[in-house]
Amino acid sequence: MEKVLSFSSVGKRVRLSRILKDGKAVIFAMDHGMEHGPDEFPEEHLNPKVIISKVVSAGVDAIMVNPGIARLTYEEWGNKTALIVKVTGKTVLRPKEDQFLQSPTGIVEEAIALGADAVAATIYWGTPYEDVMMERFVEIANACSIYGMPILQLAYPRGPTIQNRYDVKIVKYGARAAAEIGADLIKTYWTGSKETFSQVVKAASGIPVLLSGGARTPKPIDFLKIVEQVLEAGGSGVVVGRNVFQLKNPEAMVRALIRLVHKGESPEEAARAEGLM
Ligand code: FBP
Repeated sequence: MEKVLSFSSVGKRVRLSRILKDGKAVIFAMDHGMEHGPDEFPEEHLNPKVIISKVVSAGVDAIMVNPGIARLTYEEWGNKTALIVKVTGKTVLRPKEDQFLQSPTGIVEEAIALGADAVAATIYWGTPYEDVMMERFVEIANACSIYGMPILQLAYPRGPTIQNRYDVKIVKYGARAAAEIGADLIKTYWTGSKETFSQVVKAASGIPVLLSGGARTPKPIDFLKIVEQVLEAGGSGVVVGRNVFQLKNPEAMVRALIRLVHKGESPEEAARAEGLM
């Protein structure tokens, strides 16, 4: 007998396929205006329209932004690339101990209104606020299930008991917890090697794992080499912010990442072709 999917399963599949067109993706993250503050952007990229227009024209598979930025920049991304709306966030203006909590920045219905292909939400696994964030995640994921909307989890272990948040044991635990709570996509930290990152991918048990870009590397080729190892470890691509928007030529980095992720080129080939070496 032919298996008939639920409406919601179809919706999730259709939306996910707009992001992971060949099973992999280069996603541009730009929630830093809230997460780190506007000084994170070089002056020429403070205006979200400018940087989003650049990365979209370079061919990113999706952008991940807060609802207000999606609204401000719809002319730049609409009908041109997939949209992931992040519905949790925090500022670093908070007292230090409260920076372990992500609060709502939007709701699933707003993301739908904006035309989103997925929503994103963070859980800081291991913090004293883990319980609150888990509860919120379950609420968001429930709404997503109704509307056929995929949910990406920024699975970020941190907190007072975690000494090294990049330790494979810790990152792997976060990725597994993300899979167990029902994430459809997982974004997490680089663990420092292909071997360790493959353990993270395995722990996620088939839920696609994407690299969380991290701070800008000294040279563009350094970042491309990390992404190469992520792919070799079975990772599904990258969600990158600073290693794109903090560069003078963000388009070149996006195109180089596309060469790696979708065309299987080496970091050296991709960097040379895009004038990054
Ligand atoms: P980057 O590529 O710049 O690291 O962006 C990825 C990201 O997860 C952003 O979405 C988020 O704002 C930031 O990193 C979180 O940074 P931090 O680890 O300092 O909380």
